[in-house]
Amino acid sequence: MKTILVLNGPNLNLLGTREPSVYGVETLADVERLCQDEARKLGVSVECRQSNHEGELVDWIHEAGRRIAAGDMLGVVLNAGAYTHTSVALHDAIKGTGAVVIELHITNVHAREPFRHHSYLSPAVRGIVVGFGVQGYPIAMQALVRIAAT
Ligand code: CA2
Repeated sequence: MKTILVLNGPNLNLLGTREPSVYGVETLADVERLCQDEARKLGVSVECRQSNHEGELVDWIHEAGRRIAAGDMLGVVLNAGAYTHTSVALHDAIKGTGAVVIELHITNVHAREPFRHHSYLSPAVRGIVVGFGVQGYPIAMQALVRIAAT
């Protein structure tokens, strides 16, 4: 059974505890349950991780690149949080490993502050899911399964 890696970046451990009008009321544990439920439906396994540290996210993209190349991972759903708008290192990790990555944002970043409109990741990823709330996570997982089948 192939695996999907779901990575959440800085401050996403605060989901459901602050700013519910922006990010909703679901916690990170709820998101991870949603991903486990979707994995069961899709017949894949899922690993969910969260880090507040850029280098740890880079290391996990490297790991994903190796596991995708080995044939046991489908790809990565990546909500890099604020690193989306700052991180050349994550851009380079995605490009450098060739990892199949879906960039995800809970909110519609294009309807928010101008500093959220630019993503260093978008030019490096396979696709983007933006603005569907936490339902974006299962949508992005479906996308990974569908593009692997084509
Ligand atoms: O919409 C998204 O998913 C974001 O990636 C979330 C990031 C933000 O910097 C991006 O521009 C868009 C922020 C995640 C912080 O999450 C919090 C959740 C609850 C309370 C405080 C922060």
